[in-house]
Amino acid sequence: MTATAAMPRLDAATTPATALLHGRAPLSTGIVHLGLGNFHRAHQAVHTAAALAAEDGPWGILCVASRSAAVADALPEQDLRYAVVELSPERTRIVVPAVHTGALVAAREPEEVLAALAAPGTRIVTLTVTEHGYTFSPRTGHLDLDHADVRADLRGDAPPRTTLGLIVRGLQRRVRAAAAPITVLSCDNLVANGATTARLVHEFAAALPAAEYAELAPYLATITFPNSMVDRIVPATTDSYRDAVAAQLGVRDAVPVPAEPFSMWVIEDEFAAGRPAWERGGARFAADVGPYELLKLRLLNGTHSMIAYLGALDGAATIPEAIARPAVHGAALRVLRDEFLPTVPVPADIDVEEYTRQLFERWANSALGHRTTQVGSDGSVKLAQRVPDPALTHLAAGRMPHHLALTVAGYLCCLAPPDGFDPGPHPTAMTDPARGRLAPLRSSGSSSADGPAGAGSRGFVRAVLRGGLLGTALAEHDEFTARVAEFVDVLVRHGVAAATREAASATDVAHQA
Ligand code: CS2
Repeated sequence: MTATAAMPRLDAATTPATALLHGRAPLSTGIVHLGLGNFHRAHQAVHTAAALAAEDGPWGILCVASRSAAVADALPEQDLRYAVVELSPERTRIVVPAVHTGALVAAREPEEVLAALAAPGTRIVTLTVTEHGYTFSPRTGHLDLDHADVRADLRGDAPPRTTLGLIVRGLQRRVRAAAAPITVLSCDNLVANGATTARLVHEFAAALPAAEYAELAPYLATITFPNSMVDRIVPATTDSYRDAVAAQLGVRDAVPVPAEPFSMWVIEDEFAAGRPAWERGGARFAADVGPYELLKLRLLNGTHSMIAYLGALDGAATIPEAIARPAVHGAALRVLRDEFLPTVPVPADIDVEEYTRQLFERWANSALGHRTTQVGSDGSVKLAQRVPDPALTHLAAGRMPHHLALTVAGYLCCLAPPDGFDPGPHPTAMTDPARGRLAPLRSSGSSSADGPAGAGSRGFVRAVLRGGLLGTALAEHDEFTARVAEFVDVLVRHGVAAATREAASATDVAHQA
């Protein structure tokens, strides 16, 4: 038996008081959270616990996993406690946020989840279901009515399979129970995440049978959907973090969450039925979150994608390893400064030099081990939020965004490598809902438009972009398609360093012209 196995389990009795954030019982549920990933547990839960520690209120969080029971089942065994392991090269700090009131699995306990959504005490529904969880078509941005799960949910099959289905069925119950208005707060990396969620909920409701929509519509008008910008780098859990908890707290935690020390949350203050004093727990309120969201989505998330794809192709297992390579570091700086930054309105209280410096420091956090595979996964839904709008801004001004084209090329080399090219273990381990669709395009695209397969990637890239990977507008720009294809070929034939040199010199030539 190892020393850790002999330790007591983390629970209410064994949580060291010095690590505890909030923890005054009994909590009542005011928030139902959909999406029990690590991000929620290291971000919203921590800010909420800190807010409640400063100003108590009826804001316990009932958290709901969509399908996976692993965390939802482990938490009750630990009295809903878990450790957030904040790591930097300088120190490890552990906090235990005690704000959860229950943990459910929607696919297994749909009735309990719907009852919680309809309960009078529930005033806020929060979401971290990833870009993927909003079931919109990346091509149109609208609710994906061809999606089998969306169709099943619109038919009313039980249990609801999609987040939107669950929310709308919960709202219908609130109407029938004459419950008070509620707020739906998206905490995902989507452009205008609140407004987007509102639009998709309305699209779902409008696709219901007319009588159901008529019953729901007046209530929908009372719901608010504030926009919010969320920011904290949160890797996946591994045994090394379990060991860190054991070493520092002397307890066994089956489900700790690693996180960087940095955390930021900016929210629009539009709550239909109250909220925790989140400003006392490190969050900020702003009248318009749009500029913060764009800054973060492009400078952080957009550059992050580039680092992940180029780093993974260059053999880097982690983001800190990737950013330590001069070619990746240089390209990341150029895409951030030359291509993302000019497309965002910088909020007045952000010092962009300092923000950029901090980003590079955060990516270089070697204590965190954030994997390129994790950031590179789901690129087909993530890139659609990060690349097309800034690319179109440059193209409209007559400039080629070489580094954005390189980012897309990096993605394609990872997810749909040409025959005979081995992208290595990290790209191969990336998961993506589009993976199965891309490979066939690779063989048909390159042979139809460019002659024999292997003669160039132009046809393949054209087929991918016309297929709607990055929306419809960017696919109209043949010169962008051509640039992506050229970078695919350079990456495949000459590697990452050559491709970044090519992007940098093409940008310099354009600047001098
Ligand atoms: C990352 C984000 O995986 C990704 O796509 O860019 O998860 C990123 O770490 C967070 O948004 C940081 O706030």
